Amino acid sequence: MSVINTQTPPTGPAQKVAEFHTPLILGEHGLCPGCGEPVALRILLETLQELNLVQRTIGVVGHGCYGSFVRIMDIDVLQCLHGRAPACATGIKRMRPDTAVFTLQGDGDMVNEGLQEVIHAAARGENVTCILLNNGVFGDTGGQQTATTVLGQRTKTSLEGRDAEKHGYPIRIADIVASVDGAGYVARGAVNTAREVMRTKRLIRNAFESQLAGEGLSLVEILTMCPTGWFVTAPDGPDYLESSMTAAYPLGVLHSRSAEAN
Ligand SMILES: Cc1ncc(C[n+]2csc(CCOP(=O)(O)OP(=O)(O)O)c2C)c(N)n1
Ligand code: SF4
Ligand SMILES: [Mg+2]
Repeated sequence: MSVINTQTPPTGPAQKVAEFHTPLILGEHGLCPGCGEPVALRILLETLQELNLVQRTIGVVGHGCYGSFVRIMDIDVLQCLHGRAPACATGIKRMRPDTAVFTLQGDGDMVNEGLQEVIHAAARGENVTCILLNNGVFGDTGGQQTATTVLGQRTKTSLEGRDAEKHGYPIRIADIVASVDGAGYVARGAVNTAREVMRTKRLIRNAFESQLAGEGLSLVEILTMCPTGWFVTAPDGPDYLESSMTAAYPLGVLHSRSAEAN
């Protein structure tokens, strides 16, 4: 047994930052400073590891800034057509019911390009977990308004702020999916504070446990910072998320089949 010498000051940090990294992230993500998506990726992969699912997980990734994660995730993934991840996930899970299948999609991908996909997958009660990274913009293509952009939010295509009369109201997809009979678990979290990161990790875990229990489609919407698309600095991203997005998208569990059964 090694004895820690307390007589002299330590020569290096007690814990290296590298020790906190999940080994499932293979390299640098390359996204903007202050982006919330890598934080969401990290808790997703940590959860798979903690549930001992790594060897039997298949991820289906949409198109957005998070699309570059396919290069650095040490799990089986495929990238499908924009917005079609729930359909691809359906096929995989039906052919390989022993796997844990998730989709990784942005608001532009899930709520604009492929809106019907997740609703139909929920209605069919597909046993897959959909992870929605909602930042209220098409980040990857320059920060245009999406269906989830909150009222008043400035984007590249709504420089004066989203106006309900001109642009319509935002779509709360998680609430819609929660109302569909085939949904097993639906929740909304955020990654703007350490507390919310930990809470969101618990929601992701619940969602995978729901999938493993065969309860139907599970969805976790995660509000993520996009300082670049929001015209704010990286340090201001978390507060901007709090003041703009969480009012429109309240956090918490929206539907849980197992909780209702108890
Ligand atoms: C069929 C099709 N339409 C449009 C695009 C262009 N496109 C690529 S990524 C993207 C934005 C995705 O936005 P979102 O899913 O919100 O992800 P974010 O970049 O915000 O993380 C768009 C419109 C495409 N690749 N394919
Ligand atoms: S544009 Fe937004 S979502 Fe894309 S990497 Fe930058 S901060 Fe992240
Ligand atoms: Mg987006």
